[in-house]
Amino acid sequence: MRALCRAVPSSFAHALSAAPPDPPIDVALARAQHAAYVAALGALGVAVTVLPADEALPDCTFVEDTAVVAGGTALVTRPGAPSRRAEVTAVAAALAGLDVHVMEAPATLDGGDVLRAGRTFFVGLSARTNRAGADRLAAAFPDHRVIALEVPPSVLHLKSACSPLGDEAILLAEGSLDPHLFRGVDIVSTPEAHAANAVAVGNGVVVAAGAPGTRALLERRGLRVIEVDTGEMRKADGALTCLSILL
Ligand code: CIR
Repeated sequence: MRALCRAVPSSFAHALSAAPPDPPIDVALARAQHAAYVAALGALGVAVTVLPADEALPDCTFVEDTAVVAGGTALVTRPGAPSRRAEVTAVAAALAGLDVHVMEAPATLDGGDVLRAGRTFFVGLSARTNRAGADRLAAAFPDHRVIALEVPPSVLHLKSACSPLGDEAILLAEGSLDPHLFRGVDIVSTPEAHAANAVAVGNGVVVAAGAPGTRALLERRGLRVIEVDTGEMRKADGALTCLSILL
């Protein structure tokens, strides 16, 4: 397994957030948390490439939003936030060895709205991802089924509230989305909302620190849990899956 990450720019202090963070983002701490995340992926056997940050793009560390990759195919997205659109250039270059498709206007899609469970993509229709974006995803991955779900306005991305645990299960923040929307997969509910976004790789999983209940749930499923502090990422409405593209 390989993964693409992107370093934290100094301008991360001005990353998009629904509410101005108080206290403000500590960029040095964000970098330390990012380094711990990269190390956690490494400990789970993932070979990580860290692309350089771009100071002109405060949100560029949230690399997940810029591409959807499955098998040998990549769809370079058109992020919903105009300030994030230029993030895709460096990512597209890094994906050049794959069969690369590029999304065009009027489609918009953030990778944070795409949850893959085996050959099914659940796609959140959100403030960032529109129906044309979901349709473009379906066209780029004809061997996958695309199921579009409405994301409530209080939730930034589909995966702000959930994340895949392998191909057959989804970790879901209790009370966030109707579990019945996810047909054909097991739902593992956690009351610790900030920990519902985790990165599962093989028999390991990277989980937000400070969520002992979620940790115990995942350990009971036989997963090796590595905790990473996500405090500074959360100030910019980010979580763990946002920080990588698994290839
Ligand atoms: C944004 O608002 O776009 C960023 N500050 C946070 C993006 C988080 N990405 C993700 O959940 N996939």
